[in-house]
Amino acid sequence: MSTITTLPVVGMTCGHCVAAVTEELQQLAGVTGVAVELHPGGASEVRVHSEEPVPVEALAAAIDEAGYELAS
Ligand SMILES: [Cu+2]
Repeated sequence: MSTITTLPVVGMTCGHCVAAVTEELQQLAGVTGVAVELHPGGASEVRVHSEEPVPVEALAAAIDEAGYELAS
């Protein structure tokens, strides 16, 4: 069953940010696609498509690795 996880991510401002986050998330096992709705100055909406649910800690770690963080 495919799953979509939606995450609010702060600190993203442009296409480079989108590319960095997308690249990190796509390296996670099971992730089949990433879609970002950019909201500069606010929380961008990052949708992660995967075959199975991916642990939120793994998603948060990948986003942190890209240089951004989950909105609390
Ligand atoms: Cu940017």
